[in-house]
Amino acid sequence: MNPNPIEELRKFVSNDDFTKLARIDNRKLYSFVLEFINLCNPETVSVYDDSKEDIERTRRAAIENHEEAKLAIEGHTIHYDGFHDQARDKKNTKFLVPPGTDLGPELNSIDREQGLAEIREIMSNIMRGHHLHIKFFSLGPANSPFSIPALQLTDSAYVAHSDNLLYRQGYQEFLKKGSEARFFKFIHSQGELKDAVLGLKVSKNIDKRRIFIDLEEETVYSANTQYGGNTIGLKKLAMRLAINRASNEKWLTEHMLVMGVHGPDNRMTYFTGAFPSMCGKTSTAMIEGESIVGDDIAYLKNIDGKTRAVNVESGVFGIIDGINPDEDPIQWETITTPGDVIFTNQLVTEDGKVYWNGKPGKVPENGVNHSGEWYPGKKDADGNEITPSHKNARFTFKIDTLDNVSKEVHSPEGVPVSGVIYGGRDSDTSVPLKVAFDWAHGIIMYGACLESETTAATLGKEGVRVFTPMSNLDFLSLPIGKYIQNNLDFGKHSTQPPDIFAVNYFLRDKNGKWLNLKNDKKVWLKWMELRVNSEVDGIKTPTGLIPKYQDLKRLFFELFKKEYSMEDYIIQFTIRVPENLAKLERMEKIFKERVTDVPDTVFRHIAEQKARLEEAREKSGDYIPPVKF
Ligand code: OXD
Ligand code: MN
Repeated sequence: MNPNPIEELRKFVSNDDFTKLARIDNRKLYSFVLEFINLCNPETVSVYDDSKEDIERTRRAAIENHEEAKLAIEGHTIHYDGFHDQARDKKNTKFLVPPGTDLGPELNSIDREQGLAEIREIMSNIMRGHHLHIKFFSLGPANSPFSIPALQLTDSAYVAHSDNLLYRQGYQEFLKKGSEARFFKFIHSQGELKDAVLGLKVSKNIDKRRIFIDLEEETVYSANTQYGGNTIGLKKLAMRLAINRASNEKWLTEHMLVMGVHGPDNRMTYFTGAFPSMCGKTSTAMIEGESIVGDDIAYLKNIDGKTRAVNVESGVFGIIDGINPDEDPIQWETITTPGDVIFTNQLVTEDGKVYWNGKPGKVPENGVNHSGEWYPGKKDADGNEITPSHKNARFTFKIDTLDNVSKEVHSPEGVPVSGVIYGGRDSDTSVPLKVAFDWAHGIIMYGACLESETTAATLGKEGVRVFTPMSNLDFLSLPIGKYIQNNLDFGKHSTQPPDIFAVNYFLRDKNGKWLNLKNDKKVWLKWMELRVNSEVDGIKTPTGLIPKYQDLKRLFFELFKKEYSMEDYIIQFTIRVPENLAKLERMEKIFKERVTDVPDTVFRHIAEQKARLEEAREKSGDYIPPVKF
């Protein structure tokens, strides 16, 4: 280790930037920064604090560096990721594990020394000719018992700009904590670049794309990629580090929205909700008339026996596909109004307007997108049609720009959690809404047994049913069995654990027709709000309690002036016994074959749920309408 790293750093940065670094009394930080300047060899280096000027400096750099181009609306920019860099790369995302550590077969890992050697070789001189940005953030609100300081080093001004929109500035936190700061570290490089459209540049060496996570040092390395899920350190990369830290300290890091649902007499009830990517999490969090705290990542702690949650982030990296003013008025407003918004991977026409799949209006005849010059009917090398925008195309903005942001969004104490929701993309098994018998039943049957059909948020085939406990498998950094046990234990340390709900927005009938409209979720939320306040009863079925027809009918009418028919209720809430039993078979097999250290209680709950379903089938047949219970 260098005996005097801060002095050594003087030669790489301006006087002002040197002062910013030196004011933070943390030798570990100096050593880290120095080590990676030496390894990556950037041409120039900037250090940013929390000031408005520095935030603006980053915005400008993204344009000057040809990583973002201005669009017609003031403040809006477009950024492209390479054609083969449009989603999270699960294959090349690996945990660096020391000998003797086993994360189980579902988590991708590599021997720590081997992984470090590989990534160091890839990163050696990777920033030659590039500018390195050094930035400080807080994961979670400032001055909060939940929060974790984070240091991001990146040669991408787009990543730095995204970080500024998505996270709270943390330079002051670093100053305050000094040598006590236990901070996460992220080092990212886009690698060598090649020309794309609009004068922008994209990562060239995708074959050398790597995202390596070192839990021991709480450091993540990301190279030769630009897509936010692989590069924005504080997002899904920090989440893996935080899941591990939370496990050691007995709290939870979850792939969850946080929102306030308005009840009668101005009552506000808070929920968290876990859904895999592209399965309705953001649209639930942003539903009109309710209050958003967060749409993607939450830290949950039991404080004085009460479960509380914070939004780790302060912005939204949302999926734009299909967004329209009727169904998504809140998001529509932000992405069509002047302000700091980054668009990624949409079609841009000559007049600087963006077009995305499903945007109202005519599909443009031409323009540019992530595939280059675009025209209707354009095909990729495999003959698949290239749509105007990528299905995983995104927008990025600050959460405060939303009309329905909660006034608690930055509260250091977080919000009290009354209900936890689990949801996946399930076309044929689960009813649209149910509530668990108790915490353990909900954690196991709704959380740990969650399955979902794959989407464009990850590279690979779509529509394949996969197991994703708590919607979190992609981000787990500890063995699944242990993670489930942590969740079970968490409820024991709450004096009144939240109720646990499961929703399914994707149920279809036998002909493949959707059984619900996008906005029906508003009714489900209102029912959940009443339920946690003991104002509605449920009907007991083998898989949980379901709402009564009368309550839903009243809510549909109050909210949408819609007559909710008994036929709709029956078809939506019929318990599909064969599909539910088949799911339990799948789960049992997965837990036996693919998961280590499964708590015994998981098998007990599966067996009990099976017995309840079989007993009901004896009495009422394979497909049991709610009126039979
Ligand atoms: C996300 C994801 O971007 O989960 O939030 O992919
Ligand atoms: Mn997510």
